Amino acid sequence: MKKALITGITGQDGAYLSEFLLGKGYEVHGVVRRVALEDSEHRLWRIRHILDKVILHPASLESYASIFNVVEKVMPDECYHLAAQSYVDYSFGDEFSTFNTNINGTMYVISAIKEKVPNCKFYFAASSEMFGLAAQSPQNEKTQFHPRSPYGISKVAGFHITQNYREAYNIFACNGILFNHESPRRGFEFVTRKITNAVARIKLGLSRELKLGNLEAKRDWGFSGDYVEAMWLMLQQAKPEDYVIATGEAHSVKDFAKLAFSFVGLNWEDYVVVDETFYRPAEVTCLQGDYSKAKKELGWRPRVKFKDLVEMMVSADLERVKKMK
Ligand code: F7E
Repeated sequence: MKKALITGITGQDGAYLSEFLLGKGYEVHGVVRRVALEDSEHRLWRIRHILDKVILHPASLESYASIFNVVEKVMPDECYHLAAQSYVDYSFGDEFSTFNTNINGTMYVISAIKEKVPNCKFYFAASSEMFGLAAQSPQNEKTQFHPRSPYGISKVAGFHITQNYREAYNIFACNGILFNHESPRRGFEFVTRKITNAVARIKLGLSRELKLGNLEAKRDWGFSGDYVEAMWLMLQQAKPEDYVIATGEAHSVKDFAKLAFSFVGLNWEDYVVVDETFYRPAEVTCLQGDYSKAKKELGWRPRVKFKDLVEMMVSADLERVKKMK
């Protein structure tokens, strides 16, 4: 039985990836912070339904020793390094902890792999935020990086660390350059979930308005459940490479809000208020991915369409908020 080690198993992607790998017959191990084990009700909700099937190990991305111990204990065949400080806006307020977690943390994981289990295949969660102020659209694996946030910079560093371990030590290490991917498991701070949660609350009479920042920003939004399959496919190839994973379509925040409100029969303009405190010091105005390499080499393509993704998220939030009422 193959063993997979997932950092960030409690996050949106970690949860979908665990389900996917369990379905493939893997023994799934996850790295979690000790506080998460102590407060499982709140911090492990995304993997609550599979807690009896996965094996969790307490460790911190701030401690090389703790990561090393987990790698030594598990000796995985594949390692998916998803854990990160992943909220772009927050990274402007606390660059230091973003860099510590995202850069040093990545070094700790890949370095422990190299020391203890160099045949383990390694996946790094790189990001479309590395393209930032991109000189071309859509962006592909050859597009130059121009990150616009400490988060984007930290992911560029992680990307190069991964490439360097591949070139210098022959580690089977891949970068998945994933564009925005969402689901009903998305954190509430991200714009899609903020919108669908607000739509549900407004529809059910619990709230009256939704404050948003830049409505004109455009993103290439796909479904997280589709994207975890691409992570796995990258590690099943003959050679380690880097791949863009996206839908190829860009929509604005306004488009998302308009559609989400329309699903419950409301007009977004009656509820959305622009609040400049949600503007970022440097904005990424438009990202759109070209996933043709993944399509050709991995045989991967996105399944869930934009409209269906919005509907899926609104419906799930309506159900959840109804139960809380
Ligand atoms: O913002 C605009 C905001 O925070 C999307 C992460 O998973 O994807 C994600 O990063 C856009 C931005 O995601 C609000 O200015 C307007 O232009 O949902 P987001 P993100 O920054 O694109 C990439 C690929 C990652 O790797 C990241 O980890 O929406 N926006 N008004 C707003 N954004 C938020 N959060 N809240 C607002 O009220």
